[in-house]
Amino acid sequence: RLNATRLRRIPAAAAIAVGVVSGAASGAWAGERADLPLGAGWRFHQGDVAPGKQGGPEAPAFNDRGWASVSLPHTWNHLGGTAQRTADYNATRGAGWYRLRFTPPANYAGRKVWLQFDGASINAEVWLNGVKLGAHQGAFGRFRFDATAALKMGKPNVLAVRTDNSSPAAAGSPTAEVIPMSGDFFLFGGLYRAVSLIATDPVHIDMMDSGGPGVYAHTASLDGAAGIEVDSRVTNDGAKAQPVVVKTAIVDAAGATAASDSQPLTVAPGTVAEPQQTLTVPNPHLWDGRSDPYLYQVVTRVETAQGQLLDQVTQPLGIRSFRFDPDQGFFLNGKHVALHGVSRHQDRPGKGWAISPADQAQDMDIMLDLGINTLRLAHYQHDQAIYDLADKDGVVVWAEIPLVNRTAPETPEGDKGVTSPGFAANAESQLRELIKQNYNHPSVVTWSIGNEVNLMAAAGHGVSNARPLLTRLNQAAYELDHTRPTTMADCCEPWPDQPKPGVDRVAEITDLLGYNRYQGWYYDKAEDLGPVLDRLHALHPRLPLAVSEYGAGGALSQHTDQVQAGTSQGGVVYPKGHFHPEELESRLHEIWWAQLKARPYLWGTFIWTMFDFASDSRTEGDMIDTNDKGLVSYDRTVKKDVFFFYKADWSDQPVLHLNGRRYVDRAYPVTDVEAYSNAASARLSLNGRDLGAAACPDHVCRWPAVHLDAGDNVLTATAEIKGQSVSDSITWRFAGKPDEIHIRAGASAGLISAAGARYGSDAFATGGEPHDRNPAPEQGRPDKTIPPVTGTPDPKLYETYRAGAFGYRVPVPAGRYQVTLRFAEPMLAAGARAFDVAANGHVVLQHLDVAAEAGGPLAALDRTVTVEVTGDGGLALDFRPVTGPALVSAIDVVPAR
Ligand code: GCB
Repeated sequence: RLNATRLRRIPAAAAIAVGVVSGAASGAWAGERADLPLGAGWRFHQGDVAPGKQGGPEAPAFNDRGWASVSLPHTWNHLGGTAQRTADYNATRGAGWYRLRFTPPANYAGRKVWLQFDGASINAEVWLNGVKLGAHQGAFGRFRFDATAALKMGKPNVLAVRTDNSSPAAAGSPTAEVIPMSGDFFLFGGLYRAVSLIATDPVHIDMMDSGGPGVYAHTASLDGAAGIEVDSRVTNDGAKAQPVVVKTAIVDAAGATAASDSQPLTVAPGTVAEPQQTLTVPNPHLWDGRSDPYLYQVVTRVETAQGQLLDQVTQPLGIRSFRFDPDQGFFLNGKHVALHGVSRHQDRPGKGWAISPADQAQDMDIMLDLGINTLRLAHYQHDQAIYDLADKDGVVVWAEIPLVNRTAPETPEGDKGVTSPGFAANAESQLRELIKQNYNHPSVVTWSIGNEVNLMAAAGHGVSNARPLLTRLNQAAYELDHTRPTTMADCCEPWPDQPKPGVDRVAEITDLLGYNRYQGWYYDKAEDLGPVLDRLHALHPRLPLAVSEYGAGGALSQHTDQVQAGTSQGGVVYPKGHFHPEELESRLHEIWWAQLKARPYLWGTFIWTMFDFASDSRTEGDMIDTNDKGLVSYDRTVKKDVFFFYKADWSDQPVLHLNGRRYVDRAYPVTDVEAYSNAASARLSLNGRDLGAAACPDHVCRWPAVHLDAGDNVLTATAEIKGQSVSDSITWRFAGKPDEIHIRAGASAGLISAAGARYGSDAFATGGEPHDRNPAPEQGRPDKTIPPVTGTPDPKLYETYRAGAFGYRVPVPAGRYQVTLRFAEPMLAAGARAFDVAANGHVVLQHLDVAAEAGGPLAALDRTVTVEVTGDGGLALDFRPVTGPALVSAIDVVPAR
């Protein structure tokens, strides 16, 4: 038996100096691996450099004194998370050069020395002392080069790295065959993950196995006892045959050896031996998801026949079984677990992908606080830190490669569906890296081989012919790992009765399938999600299905006053424009989650997405270059309201959260108040006045039609949750008049007119559709310049409108009102549109032709009528089409003087 305490000792050599090592470390070689982080002291230059007298930057004598001093992780790209392009805005894609002078310890002499890159984007070329060690293509996998021959032990060395994150679509791009070809996320450039120098004995556990650890363990049988199969790769880079003993131990969380095995063998020079060992853990403590994520370690040592240590690798082991059922979902260790979680991108404002271990830990903490039990690491391999945390915290992981939007290189004519050999080889090599490098993580349960691979074709850009490559990747995944099923995320499967020419069907290649669904956001209605899933389930009855994405944008500065419960239609602003009110994100999730929760056949659901992230193809919400579908802001400081909706359902902690806290300056004197809670009911007070208790069905507590006070309104909710008293307070301000209403049709709240009126969002409407004449450009398209509406000091007020046959029911008390209706014809000439407007049943505007009366399209037209409101039914306005749809941009209701 092996001595576990000894096995877990930190190798002495690892304690050697960090960063630029100024002097050679002394001391004898400990016989164990030495890992020297190369994080500090780099020089960086963005772009290529014309070679000087001394050669290019790869030449040791090259003068880099003018270059910036940087440390790793590093990127030169900074974008996303801002409302405006700032001075340091930098989305430049192309070359970035890095140089480092360092002195490795003299006692590395006689050892093998490896340069390890945990990730470099997108392509990397590496020179050591002017000798080219190699190149790597792909932004996400770990890779290593053998630095032994080029390295000078105990002396100054010069390491030069050229990274290149050119867009694959650029003419002659070096990334033309490197996946992904495109995607709704920015590919930050540079050495954005750690770099280190690793020294091993010439006889060592394989360092050149696609960045993998060289030791691969899986649970081969689990039946009372666990049979753990461990496959290792032992390399002999020495000159003569080496007899060794491969000793593998399974060490439990307390450090005790639970099982061990020794295998003697002789490794011929220049070869890799592949010992297989089967160890039996008698009474295994299972890795049981979030409730009990128990971890063992697999410790593999290569020793000489005399017991001298040559190399050692430690890997995580979680003993568990799992399966997916097309009707019942996911089972972990024989028990059903409803997997609910999120997708995550790895970037942050200012840092891009160059994030720290503390950032990784903070992300996981926020996700655990939300109550996830599953995580999709989209759309590529993430840093090892996050898989380690998922192991430790019991989060079930979907891991994937960045095969996104298409399966063929870009051509000027779009996707021709022809996967080039280089493209296929790159996809396969990124898959091999993903699987090899993450094989031992018990958290990972499935390998995804693609995301929305026929999106471009479905959107009319070329044709897709994805099946051949997907079939090849699927087969490769089985060969690399027969213990985990494959999956992918599909967007665009054509219905059998509605074939889409040029779009091939990709379902039923992988063992599992996820659908990315945006019902009510990009298409259809939110209520359609469940029925669409049922149809897909019926279409693929033997295929376990997940919802791999669903989500909506949520801008922190955009708000609506009332988003009618139970419908994604009335009162909701047009989502495809630049309005992404936070309240709409919340409402859509309420509607979606009710439908998802009611479908136990889904093996998992993944919100798109946990955090806002950078996407340079977007201008929408309240930020540029940002996808704002996160439950949490890009900088991780703001949990949007909808975060608490899910937390109330998923977490054991008491949740009571008043919604709308970022919509402080309220436009309407009367509004619903809402809280998310896992209490049965909650009480509300306003400025100390009790407004009574409301029940909280499905975690939503609602107090309808609350009248606000002039000035500050302190709202306090209180509840008892599991015997604990909880409360939440927010303050709103109301600076308007209690009997005035200013409605901006088709828009969110907050516009203040030149005359000082504060407009609320498009509330109180039924029927019609909200429109935005100046919507955000569609993804990837340049900004359109749209002429402003003329004849008004408030052109923005006329940019949006509601159109169709529709009405407004405005809650004002009895009295005489001046009602001003504001119009601008968006595009039609005079004669093409006419409609009537009725107020409380009486036609007040007849056959209104806005273009004719305003003198053409894009000119403001205001009409003021006086209306008597009797009783407490409020003001009813009806817009009745005569020719074409009726429309209105704004409605002002003020008492008649
Ligand atoms: C998708 C993509 C994802 C996008 C998302 C969106 O279907 O898979 O990469 O970010 O939609 O927000 O549109």
